[in-house]
Amino acid sequence: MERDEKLEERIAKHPCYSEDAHHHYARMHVAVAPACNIQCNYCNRKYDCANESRPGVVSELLTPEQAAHKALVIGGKIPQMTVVGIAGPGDPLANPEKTFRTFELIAEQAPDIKLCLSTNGLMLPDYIDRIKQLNIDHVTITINMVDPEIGAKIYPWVHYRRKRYRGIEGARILHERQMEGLQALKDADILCKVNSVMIPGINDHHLVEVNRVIREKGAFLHNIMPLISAPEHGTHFGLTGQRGPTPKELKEVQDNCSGNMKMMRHCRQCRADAVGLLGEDRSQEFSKEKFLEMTPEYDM
Ligand code: CLF
Ligand code: SF4
Repeated sequence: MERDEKLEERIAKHPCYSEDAHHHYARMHVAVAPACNIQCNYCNRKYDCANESRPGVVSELLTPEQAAHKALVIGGKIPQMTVVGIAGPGDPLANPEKTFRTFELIAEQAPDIKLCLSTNGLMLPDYIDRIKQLNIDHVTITINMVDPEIGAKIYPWVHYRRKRYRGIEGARILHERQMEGLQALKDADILCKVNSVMIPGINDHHLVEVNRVIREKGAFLHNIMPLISAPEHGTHFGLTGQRGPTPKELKEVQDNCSGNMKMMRHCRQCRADAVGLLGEDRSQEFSKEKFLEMTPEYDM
């Protein structure tokens, strides 16, 4: 019971982890991480990371100093802003120096803002200590499969420790690293949300199995998101005519998993520079040109 209360407290002000909180609390993303270490068939590198962000959107890239400035400016202007997340435009842990420097600067200057990280998981096991040390209590891993054969249809290659692995070999490395990362988060008592992109005909029937595995490994929340695939986004899936699920198909899979663990159903597939309540887009109000001119009035 005491543990449940503590858990409630840890998610109470996080709009993604708590459905109640998303009506009252806002999050912002800072786009500091341009590089990526894998290729997903639903991604076009010119745009934001589609694992956690809205595909087909280009976010303005910031330096860690600019990102911290932005967090302080917005923290002062939007009092409900409780969380700063890094979710792209590439993979945050493929850009560890930029990502952790940003978190460090924000933690120093605004220690009551929660820090949130979203990753494809490939490099996660290497950074658990750093994540713990910085008090990052919310980490999302995008896990689309627990079977490398299915993985090979989603990930054409994985770049790991200076070598590029293709097909099943790459998908196997990604899978093993994701499982290792998930376990390490649990051991370190860091809350983990898993995002899965539902791709009809590829992993739709497999997601119940993904759900089973991540639940056993201690994930806190599962967010099954629809593939957004438009030919003009120029992704592999977009060009091959792969469709996304209908709302009914998505709900069916979410329902099939929901007896087992907490499912997130209020995700809005935000931009990598999103600002505001979920579903609200105030990113233009705080564009790079504008926020750099503003003075932080953050009240600690
Ligand atoms: Fe951002 Fe993601 Fe943190 Fe939330 S978003 S890094 S966990 S603070 Fe939220 Fe947006 Fe859905 Fe992500 S609604 S895309 S789940
Ligand atoms: Fe694109 Fe994100 Fe996949 Fe990297 S992890 S290829 S940025 S969708």
